Amino acid sequence: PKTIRLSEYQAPNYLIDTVHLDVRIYEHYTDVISHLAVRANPDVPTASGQPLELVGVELELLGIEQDGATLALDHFRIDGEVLTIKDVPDQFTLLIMTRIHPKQNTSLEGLYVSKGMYCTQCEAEGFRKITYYLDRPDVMSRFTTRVEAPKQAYPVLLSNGNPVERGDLDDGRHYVIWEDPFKKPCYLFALVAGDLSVVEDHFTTSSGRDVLLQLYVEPHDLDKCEHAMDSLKRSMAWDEEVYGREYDLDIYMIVAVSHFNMGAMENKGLNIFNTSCVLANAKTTTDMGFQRVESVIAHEYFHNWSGNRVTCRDWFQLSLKEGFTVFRDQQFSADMGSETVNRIDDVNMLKTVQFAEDSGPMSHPVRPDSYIEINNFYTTTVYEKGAEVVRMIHRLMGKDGFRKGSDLYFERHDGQAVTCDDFVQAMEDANGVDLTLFRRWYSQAGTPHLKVTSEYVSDQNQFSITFEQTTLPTPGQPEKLPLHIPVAIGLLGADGKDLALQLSDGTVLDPLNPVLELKQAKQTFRFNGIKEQPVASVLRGFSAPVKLFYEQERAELAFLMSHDSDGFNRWNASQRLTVEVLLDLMSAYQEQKPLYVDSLLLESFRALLADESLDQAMVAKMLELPTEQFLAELLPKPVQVDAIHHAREGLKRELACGLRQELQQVINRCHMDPEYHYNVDAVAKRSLRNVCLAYVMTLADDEATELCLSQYREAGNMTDQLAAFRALAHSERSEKTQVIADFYQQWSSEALVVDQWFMVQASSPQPDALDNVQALMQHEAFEMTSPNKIRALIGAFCNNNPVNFHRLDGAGYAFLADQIIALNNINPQVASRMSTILTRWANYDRVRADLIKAQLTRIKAEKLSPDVYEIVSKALN
Ligand code: BAL
Ligand code: ZN
Repeated sequence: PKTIRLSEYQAPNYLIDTVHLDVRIYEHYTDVISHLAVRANPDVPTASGQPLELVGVELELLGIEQDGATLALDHFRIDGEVLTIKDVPDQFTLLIMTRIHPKQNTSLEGLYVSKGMYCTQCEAEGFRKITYYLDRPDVMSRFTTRVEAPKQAYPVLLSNGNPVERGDLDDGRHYVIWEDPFKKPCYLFALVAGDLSVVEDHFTTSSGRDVLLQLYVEPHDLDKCEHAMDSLKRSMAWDEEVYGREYDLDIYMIVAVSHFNMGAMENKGLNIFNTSCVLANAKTTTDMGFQRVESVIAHEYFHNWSGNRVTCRDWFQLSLKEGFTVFRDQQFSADMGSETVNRIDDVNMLKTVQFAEDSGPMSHPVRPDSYIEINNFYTTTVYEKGAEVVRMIHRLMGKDGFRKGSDLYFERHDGQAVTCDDFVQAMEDANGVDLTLFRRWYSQAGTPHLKVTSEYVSDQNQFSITFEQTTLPTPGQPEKLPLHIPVAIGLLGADGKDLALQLSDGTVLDPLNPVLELKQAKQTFRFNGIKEQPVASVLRGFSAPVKLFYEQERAELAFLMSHDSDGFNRWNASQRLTVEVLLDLMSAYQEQKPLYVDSLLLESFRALLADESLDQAMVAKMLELPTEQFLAELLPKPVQVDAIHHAREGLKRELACGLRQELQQVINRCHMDPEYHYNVDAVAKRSLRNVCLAYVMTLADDEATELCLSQYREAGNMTDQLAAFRALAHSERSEKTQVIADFYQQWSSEALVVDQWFMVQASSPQPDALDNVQALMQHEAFEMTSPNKIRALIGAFCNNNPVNFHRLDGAGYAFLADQIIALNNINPQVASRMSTILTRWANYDRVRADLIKAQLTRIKAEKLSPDVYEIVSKALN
């Protein structure tokens, strides 16, 4: 397979001004007739006279006409995926007829069938599976689409833009013509044909235009649309208020499909969503599910400006739209719920998944330099680290400065395909600042390590703090340079209040946003007028995506945990203290000594449980122990798989034992409501109750079991029912067998709940987990062609069950390799996602590392898709 490089980017020789697609769906195949208006690119002096090269994959070419005349065989040729047409004039039309087989398309790219419904996924390069085209984002065209299909089976026919004509045909067929007035790259093309029900609503934009909102689902899901519709209306209002962005078409459609590789897709005017990111109701969906729907609905809506109106020049610029849009959806979620809790969740995910990616063989910059398969670069680096980079710009420019920059960006580049540099340039120009050094965040891979030391000199009333930044080498980047890092900081006095911050050069830091800007490998800042030894709160709000190394006493952490004015760092202090205690327990486990829990942690948790005046969502977050995956990433290598697991389980039990009464009191206080409401307080109460329930059930005595069983039976919503179900299913209690069977029986007709059922069993810490997963692969509800099912069973086992996946006999690794080999032929994108799990082999001990490498070698010996090949070969390099 070929490596594509950013340095080799060339503008296209030809542009396509208009596309008219005629898509005719028949029982066994679909015919696609594409009319293109093509012209040589006036911005490329050498374009005229060049052959036209179009790409197509798995297409049957039925015929080509140029300017109305059939093209003779010696005027074109097909080499692999490239259709070359020779001797074309500077302006001409093409008519290309192709035949495709959507029912056999299990890759879920291009046009395919999900539960009887035809739908498309064209990002990044799926359009080439529909017709021959210039499938690249810098070719933007006006699309008209005619969809034709049997009327009874497919009464709903959708595409981008507005419907302009519809009619009946012979043989029970019908058609609809859609016209999209906005130029777009083909990755934003979409088409749907199915038998769907619709929920409708309206939104009036700030300029008074009425927009029809439509949510298309299977009839049986009509009761799960309200939350998505509400979220959409809130997103539309928020983007007007916060970014001044108004919606631009008369209609906004969302279609829910069950078989989908990603979360959702922002096709112009016709979003296609994984059912898991759009359907929600209290009975079937957890609070976390509600949150996910809200944020993905917002994310796809926000893409209408950050992605569609202004798009990417090439796929190396993917973070231009994804990093910015993730940042926007994070801001939206923070405004809709708790800013601190959202920040904690986002940072946890970044530190667990993105930091791991950034220290492995797939490490790449936010703007990658090269790829073999672009689908492999829809990563947490491009998305979440990309969002952190935009967040740092926001912090450096301030809220108003950032808005000036984004206004300029949208105004300057509307209708264009641009680069990450163009985004930074707009921020610079709007604010009169120089971000030259900051740009390095886009090109340099790896997580910077930030070592912090501090000193208080009491007779000078001076506190000094020194930062040293280093970034370890990553593949292809042996040398690293210093970055521009904003470090938000506070110094707490003995009363727990923030001290005023004045640097020795006289600069007074903004009390609302005190930030130190690091630009060198090593820098010291001195604060004057500090009359007492302070406790430093560093990297508040996680102001930069770095690994912080700052030694602070346990007592200081406990102090920050109860006093820091920055909610994020209050939580972070509790995590750091918990990690210290876990390290004690890991040593005890390894030395086979009894587990002893530092009373500082126990008493801090007791105080948290007792104080009803605290934000209950924050209390729940502070009580949640870091996951085993988080610890695996954080702690020194090789990963102590078993010690981490046993220390964490031991800590849960010890805390449950020591705090049983307080836990029970919280459970009583946070009683289950008969009615479900999705709001900040109700979510906080449920999360706190269920964290406490999980602690109590680690004791697995009769009382705890009865508590779980009654919550399981009486819960009026999925959040409470699933929490009880999980606690029971992960225990050693014999009652669980009946409960597992009962849960399936109750929910077998709800695919998304069945996914949860798979997930809970796959993540069980009990030693029979792998046997159960293997048995569940034969279950009637499991489907190897459904990405949701694969993620729920195989993904959950391999990602969320470290102690069983990393079994020393290697059975977990062999199981995963078998599935990757099978999936490689069914769905390369999903297969490649699964294979990234095996890229972390270097983090493990010799025995495990050798076992993992043996499986990678076994996979590599197969005939692989470029997707899996790229991951596996980089992992073995
Ligand atoms: N553009 C792919 C799906 C998403 O990030 O919204
Ligand atoms: Zn996106």
